[in-house]
Amino acid sequence: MTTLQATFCGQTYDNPFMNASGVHCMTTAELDELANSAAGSFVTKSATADSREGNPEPRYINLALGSINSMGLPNLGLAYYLADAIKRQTETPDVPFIMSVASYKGFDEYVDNMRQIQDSDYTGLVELNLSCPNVPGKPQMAYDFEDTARLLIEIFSFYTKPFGVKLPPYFDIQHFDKIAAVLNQFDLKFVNCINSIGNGLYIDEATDTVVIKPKGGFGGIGGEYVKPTALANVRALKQRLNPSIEIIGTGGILTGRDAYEHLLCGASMLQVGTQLQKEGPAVFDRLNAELRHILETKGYTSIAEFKGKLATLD
Ligand code: RRO
Repeated sequence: MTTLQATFCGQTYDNPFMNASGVHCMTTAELDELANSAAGSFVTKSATADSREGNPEPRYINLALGSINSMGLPNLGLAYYLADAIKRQTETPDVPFIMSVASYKGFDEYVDNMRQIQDSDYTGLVELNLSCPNVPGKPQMAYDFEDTARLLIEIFSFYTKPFGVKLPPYFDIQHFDKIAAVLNQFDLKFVNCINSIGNGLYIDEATDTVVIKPKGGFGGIGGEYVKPTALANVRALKQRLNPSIEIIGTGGILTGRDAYEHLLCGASMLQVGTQLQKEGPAVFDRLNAELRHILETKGYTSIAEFKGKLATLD
């Protein structure tokens, strides 16, 4: 019998599929829909200390080959997601999920948010988003290796619960080496590769204009456009990180084949953003069926038989 079971951070999931943070995860109602879908798990919208409206609309557009967004961290605030998470943890302890946490103001807010979670009853996984590309005037934290190290030193000085980080895409071998060297100094449970490719620009052919309002049209690119970059980041980080740090693969998963390729590169869980936005939670039924068919065609009975085993030509 073929199983799609995934093991991740000491837990077993029916399958490796999740939403990517930002898609279908703003409210308790949306999170319930994910919990009741065929996804193996789910993650909440990145929370800031206070609730936020986000950037002006239009701020998300689907494109033929993916999406562009400059949402600007709209969310209901950390207290909302923390209360929701603690309730879920109590009522459905057998359905593990991830809480995503970000910062709008920078370093101190990241620390304060993690302190609030440390002081709460929530004991589950946290994904610390170091890679939002859409806050006007603020850089993506994880492109600054020193600041990232400083932030993690500060958080690990008090935080004792399991957490991982969401990374932006890197495009240079030296940058893979550098971020891995930073992350390997800490007892991180996972890294998530990749966030959207920041600050792309899409031009509408009919009107010669940009398609989203914030930042003059610049926004994070997701979907089919980003798969080769996502696969490279999953693979490069898997090759460099301590074996105890697991990988979530995110970027360009439209089909079972895309999911299979992320697993070949070493991902343990798989997040779907743009395609979930386009297709709704039923995407998880399709992806499960397509991935299962690939395993059966290739004669595998479990993901462990091929995870991380990408072949090279040397
Ligand atoms: O809210 C957003 O604009 C956003 C975030 Br926090 C993120 O991490 N990645 C993204 O593409 N958009």
